Amino acid sequence: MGILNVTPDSFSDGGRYTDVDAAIEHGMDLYRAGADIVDIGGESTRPGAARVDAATEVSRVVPVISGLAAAGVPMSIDTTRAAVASAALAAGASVINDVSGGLADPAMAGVARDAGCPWILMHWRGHSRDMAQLAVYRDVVAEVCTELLARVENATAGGVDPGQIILDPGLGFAKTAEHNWALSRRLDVLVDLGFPVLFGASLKTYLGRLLAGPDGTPRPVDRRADATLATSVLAVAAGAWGVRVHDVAATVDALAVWRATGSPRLAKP
Ligand code: PMM
Repeated sequence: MGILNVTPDSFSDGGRYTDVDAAIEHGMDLYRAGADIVDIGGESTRPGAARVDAATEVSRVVPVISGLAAAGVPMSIDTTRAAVASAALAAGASVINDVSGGLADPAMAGVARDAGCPWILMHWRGHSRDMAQLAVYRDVVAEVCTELLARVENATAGGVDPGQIILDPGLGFAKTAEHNWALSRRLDVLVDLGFPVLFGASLKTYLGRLLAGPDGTPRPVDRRADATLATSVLAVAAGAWGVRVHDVAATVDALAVWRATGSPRLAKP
């Protein structure tokens, strides 16, 4: 999954693709580089980010989705709002990527059910403004699994086909670096729930912290690509169905190496 944020303020690519033509061009590049799906987002979920209204979100994503749909690019819509998901599906997106797992907008289950499309349920505890205080767990792996299964329950109770559900541990969303590493270490536990698993570590802050310089300054976002590649190969080797990344070309190459090696799976810890 290639990332295309049509926002002025996302941590990784904010401000780069606010122009519709530049965004479409970048989406085409991700697709040509080998992305199976391009994930279009119109609202930043960066920690502390202020919300935008639904009309703004729609106005950012729909022209880009329409342009990429005309070129045959498969897309997901990264939104927590049912109205935005509906508009995006109507414009040509075919997957809902809901970082709130249906918690933020109770109407999302109905949109996913009626569309009959895949719905990515990410683990989430609250909007970006509040998420740092919500990063409290006794056993992060067990709690993320339990909370995700509750979201699956909510989705299926709303008429969503369980075969359309994809789970995501939600790295960095109400999670400290230690929580992200614990979830990475035991991704097998999430995989064993039996749903496809999407893993989204790309360029995130915890990688910058891992690679901090001697004075403790985190490695800047534009120098976290190699570490991201390592997380992607390890996640796929742990059984992930997909990885959500900025650098599609490098990811495709790294996964080709993994496949040529016989698609080895990590032993369970
Ligand atoms: N992370 C971000 C946004 N959307 N969606 C899913 N399913 N999983 C993620 O980990 C995820 C997401 C934030 O990262 P970005 O600002 O680089 O898009």
